[in-house]
Amino acid sequence: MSDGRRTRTQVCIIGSGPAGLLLGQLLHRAGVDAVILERRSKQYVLGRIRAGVLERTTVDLLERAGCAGRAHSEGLIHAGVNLAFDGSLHRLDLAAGSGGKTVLVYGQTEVTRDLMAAREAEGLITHYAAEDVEPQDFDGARPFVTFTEGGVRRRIDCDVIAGCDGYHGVSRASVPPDAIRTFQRDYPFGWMGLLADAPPVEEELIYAAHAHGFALCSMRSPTRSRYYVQCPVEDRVEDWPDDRFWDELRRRLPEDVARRVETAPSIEKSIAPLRSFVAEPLRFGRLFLCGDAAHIVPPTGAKGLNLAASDVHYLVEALSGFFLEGDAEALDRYSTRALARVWKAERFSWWFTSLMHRFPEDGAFDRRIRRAELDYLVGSEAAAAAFSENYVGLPF
Ligand code: FAS
Ligand code: PHB
Repeated sequence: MSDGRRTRTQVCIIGSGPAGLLLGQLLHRAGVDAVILERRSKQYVLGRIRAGVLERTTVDLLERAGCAGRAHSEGLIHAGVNLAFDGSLHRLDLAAGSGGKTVLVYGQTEVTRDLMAAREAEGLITHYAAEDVEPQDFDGARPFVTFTEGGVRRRIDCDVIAGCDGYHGVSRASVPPDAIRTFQRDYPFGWMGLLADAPPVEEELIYAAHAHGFALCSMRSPTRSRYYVQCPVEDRVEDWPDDRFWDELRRRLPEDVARRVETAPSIEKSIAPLRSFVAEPLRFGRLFLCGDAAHIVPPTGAKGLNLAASDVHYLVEALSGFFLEGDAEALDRYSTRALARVWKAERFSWWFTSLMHRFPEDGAFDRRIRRAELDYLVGSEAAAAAFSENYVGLPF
């Protein structure tokens, strides 16, 4: 580029979501150079309301990236979650079931904000509004990425391309179809989410199973709540005025909880489809898929963001081995190691989604089986411990 912009880096990262930003930060700390190309504006990326629960391993990675300060000062430590069904609330003690582990309630938006601030403070390069990004020649040893910025077609040469561009990104779409296998399950419902400046109804999260459908009571702070209700997959946000949402949420909660729900005008509403998805493998020559570009989980198990961090952990190890120790075989290990943890999180997310939601084809037998599973889960220390160790996050 004639204007003095960078034309070369070691790792070209596509996508400035949690995966791309965390990868960029940890590579920098390891002494590996990386440039990020992001399709959207910084404001657009920060405007997306998504995950809310961080596993300990994710917080550890933020600490390694030098970005955990606000998460520790503003995040909420949770040692339990509640299940609600048949009019009652049942607390599952996460810490007791996982040898003392807890989760941190801290919004993905804030994680993204902290990672962006750290990247800017260290003068690291992110090209926002990078259009028509194309990963090229990644089946050889000299890959490069082209993109359009300000109407000018540009090129960055690199040694490795990290596809951190989410489910709808260009990276996975650039892989030859015969080189990749995908596994997918689409659920016959979505989640209608609402954010409001109202105190959370309960100190810890509530996952509610009800004849009318699933509901989740979460939060972002002691004064900001995040709620979800299961909705038909074809619903649109305009089908859900605030009053309808609050009525449906309260209908799906135990009466004593419903009475305590404090409402306020929504400051954000969105509908997310639910799917389970995994691509295999995660490496294609010098192109590596990471985060939602590689897999999707239904948000019931609060695993999406945490799996992105998990992939970054394994990818940083592989790239550090390659760039700093000349260990080309380190690149070979990424896919197998990352996928082993991905599939365990896919299983838990699928199981918890299947347990807590109403399916159109449900019959009387299905409802009895779900009730028996819930009774077993809240009545057995072994079952609760199995839930807890998955919910707080399995070790790397
Ligand atoms: P992301 O999708 O966050 O980031 C990918 C980035 O790549 C985006 O900024 C995108 O603009 C950019 N990009 C895409 N194509 C590009 C291209 N061609 N060129 C350049 N850049 C490109 N997880 C939970 O745990 N709990 C939840 O409640 C939850 N709710 C969700 C709701 C929705 C609507 C969605 C879509 C996801 C939700 N998730 C949730 C999962 C979510 O948190 C993801 O797991 C997390 O964002 C993964 O981070 P990334 O892999 O970085 O992908
Ligand atoms: C959220 O707070 O957005 C959230 C929490 C737990 C989940 C899903 C979403 O399982």
